[in-house]
Amino acid sequence: MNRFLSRLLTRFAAPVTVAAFMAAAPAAQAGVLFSDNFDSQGAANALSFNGFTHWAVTDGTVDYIRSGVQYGINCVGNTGGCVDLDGSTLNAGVMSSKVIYDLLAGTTYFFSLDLSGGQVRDEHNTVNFGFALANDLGSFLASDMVTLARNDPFGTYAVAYTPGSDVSARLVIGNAGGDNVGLILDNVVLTSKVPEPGTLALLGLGLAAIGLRRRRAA
Ligand SMILES: [Ca+2]
Ligand SMILES: [Ca+2]
Ligand SMILES: [Ca+2]
Repeated sequence: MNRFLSRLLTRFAAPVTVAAFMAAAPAAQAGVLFSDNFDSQGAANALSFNGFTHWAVTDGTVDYIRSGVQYGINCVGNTGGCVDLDGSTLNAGVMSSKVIYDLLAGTTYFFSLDLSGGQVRDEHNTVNFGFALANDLGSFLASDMVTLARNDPFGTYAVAYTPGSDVSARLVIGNAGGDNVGLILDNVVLTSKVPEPGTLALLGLGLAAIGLRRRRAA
């Protein structure tokens, strides 16, 4: 530490120093790691589809939907594409991200998606979604369950997860049961919020100041 800074830290009490540097601290770091609105997946409806760019259908089947085409099922905004999470084989689908995400300890990850009711049949459907171990898709690290009735409109649902230690995970979305009508999926987004570098730097400065004053007092 140079002499000027060390004098500065000694002269001012730690809280004053912290306040001075706070103004220069950058905003919280939030980043979009992944998003998929399924709009450019294909031009036509595709029953029991397994050609997703970003997803593997790892159990059962799902249908790729073009808004308004198949039984009049609508996607978000009544346009583009989306997914019926229970395909056409009486075995509802499980989708998992092709990408493995190496999640870092202490960083908070938000996995959000849009779901609507099944739209075409008078029934409830339940979807489980969350972060699962990359090499064991049945082991969820964090998950949530959503049950919607036929005419429930699209809403955004999210799972937040802050690993205690680094872990490799995939995003997993699965519909329960299997009767060829599931919840309708659109707009998947994964974001992260890492600890603010400014805060860590400030903490370091504050501790340095305290250490300096302790040494002088000794
Ligand atoms: Ca869409
Ligand atoms: Ca279906
Ligand atoms: Ca169903």
